[in-house]
Amino acid sequence: ASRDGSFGWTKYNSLAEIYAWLDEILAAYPSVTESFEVGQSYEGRTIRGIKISYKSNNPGVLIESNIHAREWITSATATWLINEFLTSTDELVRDLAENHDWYIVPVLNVDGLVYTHEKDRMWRKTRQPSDISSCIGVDPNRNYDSHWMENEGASSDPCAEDYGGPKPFSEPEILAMSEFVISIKDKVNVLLAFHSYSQLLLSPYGHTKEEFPPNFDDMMEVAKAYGDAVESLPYGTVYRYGSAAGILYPASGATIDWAYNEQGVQISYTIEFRDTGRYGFILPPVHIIPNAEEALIGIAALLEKCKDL
Ligand code: ING
Ligand code: ZN
Repeated sequence: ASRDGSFGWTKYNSLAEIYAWLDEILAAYPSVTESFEVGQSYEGRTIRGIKISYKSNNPGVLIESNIHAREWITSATATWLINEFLTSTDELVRDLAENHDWYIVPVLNVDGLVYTHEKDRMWRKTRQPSDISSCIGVDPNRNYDSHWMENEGASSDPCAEDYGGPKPFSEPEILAMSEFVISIKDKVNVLLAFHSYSQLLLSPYGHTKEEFPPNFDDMMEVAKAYGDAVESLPYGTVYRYGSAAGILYPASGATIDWAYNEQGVQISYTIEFRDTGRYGFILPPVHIIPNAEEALIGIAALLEKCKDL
C-alpha cells in the first residue's frame, strides 16, 4: 500500500496515485498521448485509459490490466510500459512504441483496486452487490458475453470467487469495456489481458479444452516468441503457454474469448505474470521492474512474430 502519496515502481500505487501520474504523463507528452474514458464503475469511479500514438495507420494493441483487483503487478507493469514507451531512448523500445498504437487501460476494476488497498488485499471481484445474496461482486473475467456460464467455466454462486454474475455484462465495468473494444476493434488486432500469477501465456479458448481456435498454431508461435524473449533476460524466469482451458482450467466469459470469438481480435492473450506461487498475488515490489522488463521484451518479441504470420 502507498504511504507517501507519490507514484513510483518501488511500491504499489493506489488508484488516486495512478490517475494523478497519468495526468502528469498526459500533460508532459500531449502530442503523442490522448486520454480516454472507458466508462464508470459501479461505485461511480472513472475507468481511464491512455492512447499512445506516434503516427497514423499503426497497428493497434489493446492492453487490459487489473481486471482482478488483487493482481497489483498488472497495473504496476502497465504503467511502467507507458512510461518506457514515452521516455526510453533504447532502440528496441522506440521501435515498439512508435510503430504501434497503444490503447492501455491500466486499471479496469477500479472499485476492486480501491477495496484491496483499503479493506481486503485479497479481493478479486467487482463491488456490485447481488440481488439474491449478501455476497458482493462478480468475477469480471467471467462476465463477458461469450459462452457465458457454459461448461462449468464459472460459478452461479454469488459467494464464489468465479461468480459469472446474474447475466452477461451485468457489471458496468465490463459492459463499458466491451463497448470500448467494439469502438476500436477495426484498428486492433492484438489484445493482451494482464493477470497474475503463474507465468503463463494463455490463448483462447477458456470455455472449452476440447476445441482449439482456428489460428491456434500461430498463437502458440507468438507465445513461444514471448517466452524465449523472457528467457533471454538474466532473471531465469520461465513462461509456459497453451490454451487457457487446456493448461489452466475452464473459464467462460473471459475477455480474451469474447474479443476473439465475438469481435474477431486475432491475437488475444492472457499473460499471467510473476511469480509461480511463492508470493503469489502479494508479490514484493522488488519484482515490479524485473517483471515489467520481461513484459516489455516479451511483448516486443510477440508483436515482431505477429508480422510473420
Ligand atoms: N487467471 C485467469 C482467470 O480469469 C484465465 C485465467 C484467463 C482463464 C482467461 C481463462 C481465460 O481465472 C487469473 N489469475 O485471474
Ligand atoms: Zn486475474
